[in-house]
Amino acid sequence: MKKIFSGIQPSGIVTFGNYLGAMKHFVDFQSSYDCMFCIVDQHAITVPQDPVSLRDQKRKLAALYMAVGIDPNKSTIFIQSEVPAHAQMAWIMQCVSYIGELERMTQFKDKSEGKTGVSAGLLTYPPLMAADILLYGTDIVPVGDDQRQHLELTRTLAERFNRQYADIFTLPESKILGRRIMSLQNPEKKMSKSDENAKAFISMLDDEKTITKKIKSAVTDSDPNVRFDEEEKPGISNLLTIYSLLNDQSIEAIEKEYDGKGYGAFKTDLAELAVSVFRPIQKRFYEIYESDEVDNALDAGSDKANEQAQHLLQKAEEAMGLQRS
Ligand code: AQP
Repeated sequence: MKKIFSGIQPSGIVTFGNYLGAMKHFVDFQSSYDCMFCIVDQHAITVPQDPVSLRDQKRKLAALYMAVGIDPNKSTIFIQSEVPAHAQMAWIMQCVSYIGELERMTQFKDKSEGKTGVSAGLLTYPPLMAADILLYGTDIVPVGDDQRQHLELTRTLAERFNRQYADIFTLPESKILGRRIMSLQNPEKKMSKSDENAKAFISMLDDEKTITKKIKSAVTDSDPNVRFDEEEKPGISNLLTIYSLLNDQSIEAIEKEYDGKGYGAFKTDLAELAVSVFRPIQKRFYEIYESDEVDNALDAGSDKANEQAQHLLQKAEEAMGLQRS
């Protein structure tokens, strides 16, 4: 069975972007692939996090994985920092990375822009991501479009290591899932769970009133035609994308349905649709979050991942001369 690895940062509560761009698709993979779903807390600390919130966000993310339909008996759900091989392999990956290629990463440029005291971890985020993926001999990495560049770098680092030391790493293929969901307040920017403006994203745990309010106050343009045009009408195009992904309906069919009805009616229906999709997920979430299910799944996941990760870590260390014999 081919191996899938995917990670999500517990840097906030996952958004519609994370759900529609990644999590929603994971459920179907479980029957055809050996799936590892990782809560990448070491990636989250590349920017400052409140320790108490971070701990809670990890449990919430695990419960949300399960609430959307990830079955811990079929897939491995685990926390990155509970598997030390990730950090060990990340050091190896850093040693085969060039500073120039890391500085060229769009995410590094975006997250460091205008900031003082940018952490070295923000720069070395991609070698840690490469380590996460390569440790498990991953064949396929399903991610949102925003992670394409990091995936290309992972392949570059794996190829470089294989050429310089030993041919041990599988070159992972990326599986780009769906479209990029944009901020509700600035449709030129992607929707992010750590956005300082809470109106810019919808979290999967927002209550019904908040979801409705955020959709109704989403930035659109002055022409009231519900029409997809990313260049001229990025706000409404983003809302159309969300509607289409939530409802599995084509953009053209939605445009036809709302022809002449204006933005008000469209936003009201989108809010109702979003609430109806998230209501059962949230109900299941609270049942899981308040039970032992989360910790049981994470304990089992960490045991399984620790065992699997040793194999390639040892091979990589051996190839580089780090093992004594
Ligand atoms: N806006 C988005 N549209 C589509 N897919 C998205 N993803 C993230 N944002 C969008 C996908 O979600 C998965 C998990 O992402 P992540 O948490 O590991 O990192 P991220 O891409 O940096 O997500 P955020 O929400 O923007 O986090 P912060 O605010 O902490 O930086 C990935 O597969 C990603 O493609």
